[in-house]
Amino acid sequence: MRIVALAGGIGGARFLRGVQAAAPDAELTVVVNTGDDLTMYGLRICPDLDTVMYTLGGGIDEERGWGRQDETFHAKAELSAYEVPTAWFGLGDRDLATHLVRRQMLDAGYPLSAVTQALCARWQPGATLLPMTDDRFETHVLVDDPDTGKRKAIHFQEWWVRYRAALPAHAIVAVGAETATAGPGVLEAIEAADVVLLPPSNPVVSIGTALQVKGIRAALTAKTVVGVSPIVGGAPVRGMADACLTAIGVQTSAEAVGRHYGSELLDGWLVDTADAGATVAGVQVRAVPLLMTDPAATRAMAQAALDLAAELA
Ligand code: FO1
Repeated sequence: MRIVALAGGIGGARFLRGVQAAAPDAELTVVVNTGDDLTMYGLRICPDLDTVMYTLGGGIDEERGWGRQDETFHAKAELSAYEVPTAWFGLGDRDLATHLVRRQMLDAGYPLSAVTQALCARWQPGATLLPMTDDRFETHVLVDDPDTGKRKAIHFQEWWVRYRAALPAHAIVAVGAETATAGPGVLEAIEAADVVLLPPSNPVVSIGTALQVKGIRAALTAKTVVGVSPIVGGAPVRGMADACLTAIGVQTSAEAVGRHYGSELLDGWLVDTADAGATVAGVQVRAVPLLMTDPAATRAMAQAALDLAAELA
């Protein structure tokens, strides 16, 4: 069975471990969000690609959900000592090697998709990781500067990490969306898929971004797509998806996110038992436990998504 999943960071990556457990013989391809990516200190940092790679490859820090296990932050501390203005970003010492290799390969002319393949040769994630695009696509957020009150656009990472998404977002802008094209293999993988899953990633800045890349949404409408709600009982299970949903005028509920994705895209929508009774016109909604409390629960969630997809195919 060929499974394609769109994914962002922590929630999506964890769910994919459940998919691998539920369907160990399936061929899994993950189309990963690159809107979080940023250039810092001359390095190209790809948080979602690295989070999926480390999580499926066994190198993730389970408690943080991002970055390497057994990580140290000496370089970050040194940057703070130099009062570098971007020292707020948690650059781990082990993680640095990933960015150095990526920088070197990008400078040698390799596209991000080839870099990702090379990095995955070490991590063996058991899935094919494809950047949603090899082109420039960066998520920026329009906020009022906390000191001057002046409106300005900041990179998503600054909003998310430095300000913990606490600065009201007047708009979330995908810089490059008009010109970015789907990365190598992305549309082919979707077309060849038996089922497409939308994991419980951030519907705006992780899934929503991939849906803005030319050709991806259209390719998905022809497939059986089952999504998993990242919102349980009116709140995000993790992260700050509510701040993103508010920014685009969508209510923070499993039902509202399902309707936001819509029946053109979704065939099935998994909501938590706390949200049983949610309805989305034209979409088969099913209530199952959605908290990834342990591997068995995560596997059961993934199995429920695959079962619903099989029923709808
Ligand atoms: N998330 C944080 O909350 N704080 C950080 O300092 C941080 C650093 C970081 C470094 C590398 C990386 O791959 C991810 C990192 N993340 C951090 C997660 C990152 O912000 C993700 O984009 C979000 O978690 C959304 O997926």
